[in-house]
Amino acid sequence: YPWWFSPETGIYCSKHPKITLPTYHFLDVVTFIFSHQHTGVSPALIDSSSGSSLSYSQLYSFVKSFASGLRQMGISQGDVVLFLLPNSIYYPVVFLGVLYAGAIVTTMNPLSSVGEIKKQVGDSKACHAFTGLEYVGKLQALGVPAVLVPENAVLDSKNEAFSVFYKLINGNVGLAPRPVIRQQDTAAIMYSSGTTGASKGVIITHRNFIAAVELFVRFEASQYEGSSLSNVYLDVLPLFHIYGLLLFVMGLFSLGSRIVVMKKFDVSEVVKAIEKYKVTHFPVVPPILTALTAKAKDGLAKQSLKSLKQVSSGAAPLSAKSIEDFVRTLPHVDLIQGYGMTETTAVGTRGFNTESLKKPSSIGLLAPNMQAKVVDWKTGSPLPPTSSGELWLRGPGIMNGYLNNADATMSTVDEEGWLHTGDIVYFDEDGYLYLQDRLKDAIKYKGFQIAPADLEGVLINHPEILDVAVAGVVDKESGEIPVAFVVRKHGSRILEDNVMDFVAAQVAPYKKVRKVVFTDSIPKSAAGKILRRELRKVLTSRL
Ligand code: 4UU
Repeated sequence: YPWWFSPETGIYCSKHPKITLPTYHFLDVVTFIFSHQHTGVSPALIDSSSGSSLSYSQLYSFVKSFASGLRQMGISQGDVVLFLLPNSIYYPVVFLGVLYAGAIVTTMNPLSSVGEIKKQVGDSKACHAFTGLEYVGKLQALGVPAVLVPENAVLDSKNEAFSVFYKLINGNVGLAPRPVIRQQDTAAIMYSSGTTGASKGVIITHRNFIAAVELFVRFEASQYEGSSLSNVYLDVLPLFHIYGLLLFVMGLFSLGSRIVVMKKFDVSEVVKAIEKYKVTHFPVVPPILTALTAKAKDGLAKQSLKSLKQVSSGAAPLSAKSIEDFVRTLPHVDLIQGYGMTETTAVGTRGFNTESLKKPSSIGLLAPNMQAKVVDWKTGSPLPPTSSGELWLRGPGIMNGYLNNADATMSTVDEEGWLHTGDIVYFDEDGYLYLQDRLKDAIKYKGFQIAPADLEGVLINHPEILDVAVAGVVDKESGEIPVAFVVRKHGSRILEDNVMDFVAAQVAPYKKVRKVVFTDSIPKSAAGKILRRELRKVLTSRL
């Protein structure tokens, strides 16, 4: 066996050299990021539409000012604040400001429904919120006090509605004493359904974030020639999700790279932004990659992409065809995949192509300091390279458990610290991993997580529905779509549209049920657990 696999223990270790992480207890991730001294006049963040920007020195001073301002406002260490915010150059300012004040952020898709927001506010005990003008109504309905964050630096600076925000970022530096923050303190509560059940709060500590910045972002940058200072990243990924958050709100600032922020994905705008800002790195999810390839087939657009060096895809499977198409259309761009989870603070694997070894269909090599097992999910025995089984991960990126849910924590992270990912993978003979299937319930719509149990919870309240189950089915454009299997109550004549409209009125648009199958019964195990893989099989054979 290769040196990175131990047949005695079944443990795979990383092929990368071990990285020393800071051991000092009294360290927060904000201090850690800015300890790398990128406090000059070069832009840290640029708004793709208006071109307005924040320099590194502005970013740092705004974050510090924000943190002391928050404490004057009465937000204390350990308080939870909700982010109902779209992408903007101010998102990182607010996020890092809250963490620097010792408070905790819980993030959310701003398109979430009032019901979904209410649930998360209740579960996370958020006492304050940051939001945009478009979304503030939803918080007012719930009585959650909110500070409005501008989206467009140029247009919004004169608007009274943002006066609290501008006061917070200007001139508060050093007013209130800083709390003592330890690495083990909670920094964020991100929501994920993990392997089963409804969405749960994933507790991420300052230590988790520090490890993730080192093992994922800084390590990868150290592998490439040239200075990261000249790298320009385009951010279309949502900053409320771990993938975008770790890169664009944390890791890249420690490298001094430049980030161009786009509020909403639009392929023509992406091409324009890449040309205008000479973007070098573009992290995406699979549907974006496909759209970019299609666009680049037009020679003019392809010309606009010549600054691009790396495109990295993650959060959902990339088809062999998408990879082939991309590599053929944009041969000068290095295509890699990355894999991670909310529960691992996005640390997992990252692709690494060299002159002699190019494996864009692999999710890459195990991150430094991380260990893995590949486990036969029927027998529980660990498997060697080239055999596939469930991926277990252990290391400093693993979450500090689910919030108020000891059962879910125990069934996900075992006594030895192994996180059972619910993903089926194998290692090839070079140590590159391949993701083959998902054992768990979660549906990935354009890379967004949808918990079937969340949708079932909505559907079962329909007065004419007796029983229901939700499962994902493969979809060409979005990766997967949620399908509801519905057992009608006796005498009910509800139709597909009634069911879909009922859900659509209560959930964020990306979570909508997109197909309904009426059935007489839901396949369940002896213990009453829905057999979702059976449902998926039914669907695949039907289509
Ligand atoms: C097939 O999606 C994420 C994290 C994504 C990420 C992290 C680091 C992408 C690139 C990167 O470098 O988190 P969650 O919690 O929303 O979803 C986690 C699940 C995984 O368990 C797996 O099923 O998303 C799926 N997934 C992928 N599937 C994540 N990455 C991939 C991938 N291919 N590359």
